[in-house]
Amino acid sequence: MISLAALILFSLTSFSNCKEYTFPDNFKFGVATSAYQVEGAWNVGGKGENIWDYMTHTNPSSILDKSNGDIACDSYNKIKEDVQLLKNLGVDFYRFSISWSRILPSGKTEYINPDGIRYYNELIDELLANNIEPLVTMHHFDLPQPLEEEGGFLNLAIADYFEDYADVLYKNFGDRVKEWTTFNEPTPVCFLGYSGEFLAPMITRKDGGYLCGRTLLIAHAKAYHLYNKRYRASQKGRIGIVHNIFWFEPRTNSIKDLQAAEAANEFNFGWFANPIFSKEGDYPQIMKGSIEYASKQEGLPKSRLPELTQEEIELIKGSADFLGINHYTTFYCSPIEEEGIGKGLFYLPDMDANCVMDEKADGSASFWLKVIPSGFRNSLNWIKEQYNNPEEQYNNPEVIILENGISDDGNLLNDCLRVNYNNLYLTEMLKAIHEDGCNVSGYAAWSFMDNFEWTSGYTQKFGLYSVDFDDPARPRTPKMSAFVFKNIIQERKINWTYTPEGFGKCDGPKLKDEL
Ligand code: GBH
Repeated sequence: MISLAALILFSLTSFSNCKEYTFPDNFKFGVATSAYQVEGAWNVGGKGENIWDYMTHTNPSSILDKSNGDIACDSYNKIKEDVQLLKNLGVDFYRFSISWSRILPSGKTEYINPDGIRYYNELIDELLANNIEPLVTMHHFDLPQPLEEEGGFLNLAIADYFEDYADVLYKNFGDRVKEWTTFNEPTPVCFLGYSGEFLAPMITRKDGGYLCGRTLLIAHAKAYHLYNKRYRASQKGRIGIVHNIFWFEPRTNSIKDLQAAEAANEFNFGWFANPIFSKEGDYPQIMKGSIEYASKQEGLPKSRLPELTQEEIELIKGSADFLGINHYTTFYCSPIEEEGIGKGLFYLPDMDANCVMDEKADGSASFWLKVIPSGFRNSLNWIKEQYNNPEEQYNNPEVIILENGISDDGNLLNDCLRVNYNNLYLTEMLKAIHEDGCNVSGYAAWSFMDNFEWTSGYTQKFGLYSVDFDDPARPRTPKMSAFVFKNIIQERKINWTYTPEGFGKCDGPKLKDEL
């Protein structure tokens, strides 16, 4: 009894003692989407076919509910309506992606599709007319199918086609777009698409991920240098990249688990961040070493991780003005041979880490996504420490959160799960800013609206707005989380007691480690 009372008292006092941090004055808020997930109009106005059009049409069973993005949220036809919703939310910026195939149907500049240019011009102009900054991603999982037929990211030539594509984007939109990101989430693109069956094009080559990674880093760097050479002086924008950062914790305090977690952080995040943001450039040492070792064991003549030449290392190093990150969740790692734990979701022989979810943590509609807010702060601190080079260009690099959010099955407008997740994660981010000195300048919630969730189809909903996919008009309805996000932007702090009119009160967070 006494302990229970003490526990309640303790939680109450610790809750009310919690410092109320505000968002810095120049901190920017946004929401995010990506082209294939929301646009629809897959073959309208001269758009070409991309790898998701191709895969969903030729192999419908690759998608959980056999659906596709043919119509999705029909955002292609809803510029005005969607921008009004954004304006209503009060966001400073909108993160969206441009469909490469809508601009260049064959993937190459031999033909520039006028309707593609028109569509994005209208979207950008409408955003600016409503005081919302466009933050544009050039590639969000949707490579043109004709380029895939030339080997996709396994073919280094794709880096040149990407540079040509970036040139078209800068030329047509760079007068108004000032924040660019080249690629969304290289690690999933490469690991899950070229060494796994989780994203298109579902190629399962053991060296596929690493080959893809090299092409992608070089493509990114070429697009960055092109901007410097031809556009920066006149357009005065910035070029970044978006990395996925899951957080990997050691499962116990043992040295072995600590090493496994560190390896997982380097394999997932360092793989693409180290070459760009570290002082030395190149892949993380631990990655090079362990892949070389594993390759030797397999009797291969050389490492499955293709070496970057000194010239490539220099080309890639420093090739970003800011670091975009997507953060969702945390895993717990041990070495692979550890007894007693099943094969985790993040299990890679090369890195010798087996990373599992905390099954006791609050979950979501996505089996890979649990509510573990502390991992957000840990990720931001890891970035700060890892890429802190006082004498270099990157001293505590500027980070913009470009995705963070949670899924449910979409039936609830009273989405307390999302409200609590956002409040908890934003609180950790505020601690990282105010207590740890992490350099975070903006935050975009994933997602603006429910959309096509890749191989999960329409079974997982991440939106602040719900979309009725059974209605041809695809009406959007704000969930409680939309109102709460709007209130956060207005009040510039987390207000745990705010309940928007017409919604039921949320119980508030029930975090396992606080109980
Ligand atoms: C982000 O990736 C994407 O950028 C965004 O487009 C997406 O909508 C959002 O997450 C929510 O998922 O079911 O085993 O195939 C986050 C990293 C990579 C996590 C793909 C889920 C698929 C796991 N994601 N992964 S599986």
